[in-house]
Amino acid sequence: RNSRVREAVAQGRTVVGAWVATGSGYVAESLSHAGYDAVTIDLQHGMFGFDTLVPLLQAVSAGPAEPWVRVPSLEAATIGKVLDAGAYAVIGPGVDTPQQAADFVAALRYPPLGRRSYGPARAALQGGPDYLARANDEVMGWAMIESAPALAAVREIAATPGLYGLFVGPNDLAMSIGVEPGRPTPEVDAAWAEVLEAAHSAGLAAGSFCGDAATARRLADQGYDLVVPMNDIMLLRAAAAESLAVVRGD
Ligand code: 3PY
Ligand code: MG
Repeated sequence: RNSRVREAVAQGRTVVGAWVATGSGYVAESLSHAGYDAVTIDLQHGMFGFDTLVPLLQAVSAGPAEPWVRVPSLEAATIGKVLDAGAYAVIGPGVDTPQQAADFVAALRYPPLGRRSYGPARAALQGGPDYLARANDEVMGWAMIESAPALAAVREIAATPGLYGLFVGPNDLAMSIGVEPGRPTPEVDAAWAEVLEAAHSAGLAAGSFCGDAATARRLADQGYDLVVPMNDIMLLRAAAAESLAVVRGD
C-alpha cells in the first residue's frame, strides 16, 4: 500500500511519530493503535538486536501506524535488510556530509538510481505485487542532522537527489555544538530553525525527535512536518513519575 505519511506531509499536515526503544512487541502494537502516524523501531539505541526487528514490524503492522526503522549506522547492508523487512521509511543517524547523504540514498534505491540489492521479502508482502515498480518512489529516507559538521553542510545535504527529509537528533546535536543535551537551549532552537529552513527550501520534509510533547507542539507550530515526542520508555517513565507524585503527594 502507499505511504499515508507521504500523503499527509504533501497535504501540509504535521505527522506525529512514536519510537520504540524497549523491544516489546506489545508496546509497538499498542503505540500503533494509539493514534500515531508512524512507529519507528530504533535499532540504534533500542535495547534489542536485529533479530527482534521483524516481530516488532509485524506488531506495528497489526495497527494503523506505518512501520519505520532507525538504523544503527549508515551501513548499506543494514539499510537494505530493514527495507526488505518492511520498513516504509529509514531514518539514518549521523549524516554529516553530502557524500554520506548520497550513499544513504543509494542504499535505499534500486538500480539505476541506487545500489539496493534485490530481495524484497516482507516488503513485497506489504507493498503488493507492484512493490518493485514503486519502491524507489515510495521509500522515505530521512537523513539525521545531529552534529556541528552536519549543520554546517545542511544545505548541501538537503540538495541530495532522492532524499525525503532531514530529521534532527537534538541530543547528539546539542553535545556536538557544546551544549547540554536533554533540555531546550537557544543554540538548539537556532539549529531547529536552520534545519527547517534548509529542508523546506530544498523541497524536503523536516522532522525531529523531541524530549517532550510541548517541544513537539512548538516545532509543529513552526512548520515541522514530523515530530516524535519521546520514545516508549521516556513516555513510561514520565507517566510513572506523574503517577507516583499523585499517589505519594510529593
Ligand atoms: C538524538 O537526539 O541525538 C537522537 O538521535 C534522537 O533519538
Ligand atoms: Mg542521535
